[in-house]
Amino acid sequence: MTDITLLPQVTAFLGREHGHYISGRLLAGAGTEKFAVVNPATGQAIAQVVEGGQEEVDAAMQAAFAAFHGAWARVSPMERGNCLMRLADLLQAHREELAQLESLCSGKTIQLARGLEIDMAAQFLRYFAGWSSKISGETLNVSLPSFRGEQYTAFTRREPLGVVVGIIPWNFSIMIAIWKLAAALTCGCTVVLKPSEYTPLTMLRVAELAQEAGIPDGTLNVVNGSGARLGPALIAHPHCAKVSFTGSVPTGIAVGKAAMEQGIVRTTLELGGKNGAAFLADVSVDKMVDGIIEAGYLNQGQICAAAERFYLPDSHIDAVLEKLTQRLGAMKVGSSLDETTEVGPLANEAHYRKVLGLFDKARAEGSQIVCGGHALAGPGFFVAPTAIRATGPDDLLMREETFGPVGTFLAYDDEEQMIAMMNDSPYGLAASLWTNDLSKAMRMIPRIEAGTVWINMHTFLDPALPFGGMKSSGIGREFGSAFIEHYTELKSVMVRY
Ligand code: TXE
Repeated sequence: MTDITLLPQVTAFLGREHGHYISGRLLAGAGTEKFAVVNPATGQAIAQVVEGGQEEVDAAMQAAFAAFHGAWARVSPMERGNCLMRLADLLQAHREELAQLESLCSGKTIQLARGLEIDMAAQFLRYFAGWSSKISGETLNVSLPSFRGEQYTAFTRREPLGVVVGIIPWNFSIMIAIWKLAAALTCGCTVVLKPSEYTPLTMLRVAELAQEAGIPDGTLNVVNGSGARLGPALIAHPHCAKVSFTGSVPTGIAVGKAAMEQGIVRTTLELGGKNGAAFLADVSVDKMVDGIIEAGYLNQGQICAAAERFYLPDSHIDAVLEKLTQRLGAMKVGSSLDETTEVGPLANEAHYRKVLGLFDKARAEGSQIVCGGHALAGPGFFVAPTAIRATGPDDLLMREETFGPVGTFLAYDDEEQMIAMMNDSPYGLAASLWTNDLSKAMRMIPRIEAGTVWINMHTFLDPALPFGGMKSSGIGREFGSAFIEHYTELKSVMVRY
């Protein structure tokens, strides 16, 4: 098969001058430096973006602050939801254009870009839209007795926080940005998004669609450039009421510290991890292999909830690794724009080099590379789907996140020992348990230290279910109704009469 043909509007968009989206306008800004957007499937630059600075930070934060107290504050809760619904319709109407852009910038296969990135982003938008008219406080009974016969009544109000800074990683440049902007907007907040410098383009196009959807100017802004410079500047801005971050653990810690130092700015941190998947001995070898591929290798493993540590019964591990080697070896690696490709490139060169470096360290440590463990012929940042057999629970690749198409496997012969190994990690974003014994699974669920536990499935995010990490994998929850707590302030009101 060959690559699909790029839509003329995609080619035209790439040829534009790119910068930022502030106050309802695309603009290059005051910067003189530019950075390149590289297609990871070819290693070639496809666009240039003008680097943002303090001037764009100030302008975007000011625009968002003005909209928070002005244009967006005047939009009724129901109409806020309608705006998000219209944006969802526009994402679907521009599905192919956005999917092609996403695939070109991130190396995501075009099928995944269409189905997972765009379609799912639209579904999440619709879910959040439904909440806009349902966010409310409650009426409460005052508990203490009155002294002189006076009466009391009390109620709580859910008030939007203000300007939310959304800091976005490169692995889902549209969907993760949508999670943050939809949560903020449905609660009545306004947003300034800072996309990853590797994937700065898609949100510029989505912001234009947001304007078409009727979202007032200033409500949604996008500032592009270096995270190390713009991130701290956005958080330090006096109008920043909250920062919602998805990305690596070290950057998340820096963001959290900066937010606390800026007067306890509210934070939601959704960080990485080293998610575990455990298979019990009652599962067949074929089902184990299917489960491992689902849990660990989608989008080249570049999903924060993907599994990287796999625990297999001693009785099964040899057969599973043999079959997995065949399956991984048969996967079609290729251009992200080829509809038959199953494995695309890693999303950027820095990440590619990091993953290759981890292979070297694993070899030096004595871990057995069962398959893969090397780069594939370029151009582009391709890595062979990899399976590694660990020598023990303390091997580097049982502890450090690769964020690549890499599973590390360890045998166990005792289920108690397996649970202890699963929990022996500083992280706790997600985990999965695979068994036909549902009663056993139900008993194990409370003992697994992870924000999400899947049974006989993995990497399935539903907007109705809260998502977030335990331990060093983060603070706060996205989705469900849990997000409301993180995008509103709870005000108590007491009245004497
Ligand atoms: O992530 P960062 P990077 C992992 C993955 C990858 C590694 C590094 O293993 O190899 O992290 O990737 C912005 N203040 N994940 O460097 O630094 C940055 O511009 C505020 C896992 O891309 O976490 C980008 O917009 N913001 C992860 C965002 O933070 C700062 C997804 C994320 O960048 C900043 C991505 C600062 N000081 C990578 N420095 C997941 N768990 O989903 C940078 N940024």
